[in-house]
Amino acid sequence: MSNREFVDLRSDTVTLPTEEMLEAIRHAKLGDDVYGEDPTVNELEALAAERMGKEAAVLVPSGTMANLVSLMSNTKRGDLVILESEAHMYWYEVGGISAVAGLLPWPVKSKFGALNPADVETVIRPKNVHFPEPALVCVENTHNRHGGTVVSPQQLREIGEVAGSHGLRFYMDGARIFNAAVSLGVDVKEFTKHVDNLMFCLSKGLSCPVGSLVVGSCDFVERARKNRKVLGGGMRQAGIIAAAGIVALETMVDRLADDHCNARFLAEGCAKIDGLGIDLARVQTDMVILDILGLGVEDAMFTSALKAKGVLAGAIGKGKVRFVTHRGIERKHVKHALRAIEEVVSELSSR
Ligand code: TLP
Repeated sequence: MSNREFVDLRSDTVTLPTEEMLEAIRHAKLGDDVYGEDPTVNELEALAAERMGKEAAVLVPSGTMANLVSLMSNTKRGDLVILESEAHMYWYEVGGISAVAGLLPWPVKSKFGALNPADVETVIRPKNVHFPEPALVCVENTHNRHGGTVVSPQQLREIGEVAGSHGLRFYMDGARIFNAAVSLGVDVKEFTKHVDNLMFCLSKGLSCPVGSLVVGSCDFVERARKNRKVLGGGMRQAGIIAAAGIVALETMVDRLADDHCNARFLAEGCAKIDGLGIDLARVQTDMVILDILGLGVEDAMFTSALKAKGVLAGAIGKGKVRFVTHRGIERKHVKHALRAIEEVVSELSSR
């Protein structure tokens, strides 16, 4: 069975390109981007920089590479990086922060994914011969493992002030920053103006097949371009990726509101099912995280029971199961998923 026959709620990364993207790819003007000669990549990078209110941008193949390149371009080996303890960079990027960038991650717990500025202040220690140099504070927006929660512009401003007052740079993994902007109904620059630099992904809710952008000052992006090359991410006729990215930035942002409505509908339905735990306050964008600990089964068992009913979800550990809405998931699919969840809960509870 192909995944097209499932209601696939594992991630917004499963979105397929739109017809308009495929057309744009077909007609893209191409050149060798390592020479800076791909006009479509150049256009996308300029557009991304303008949308984010920064000087420059560079296209990379994935969010993981975007984070790694940004870490390397904001620090030197041996530096200390402060990040949220469930951050994607810490959990899901194969330890590249240490293994490749040579950095010491310093995780800080938070309630909803937004670092408490006072906690950041506490972990920045004074200069001392024994200590690694603190160089960077990172935030993730929206915050994946916290359930797609938004770190507000006000929170960013406060964290950024602490970082800046100690001479640290401030970076945002903005893989889903447009979800944050749509959720609060504000321009994305309201978020980006508080950070020195950031990355965002084209290949998640925006429906592109590939691609993320690293955005910041000209100096930073020049270093990022070089670090992208170190990692083997210098691409040649990358206009075939960029063409879809331009369509995404121009046409795919506002529709994220539909994904948010569907996630809310799913969450409110799940809240009515006995045996499931759900924190509705965390359902702010396109994600719903269920706590199934009360059912006394492994999360992988729950997701395979759901799969047998045609619904795919992500087992994310600690008794949690994640559902992500996206383009291609309509209300009827969400209703199907809700019915399947209800049946699985009732079957598992009566074992
Ligand atoms: N997240 C993926 C998985 O890796 C978990 C997902 O399905 O949500 N930052 C954040 C906040 C992310 O959520 C992701 C992908 C990345 C970075 C990495 O992006 P890619 O997958 O393009 O390397």
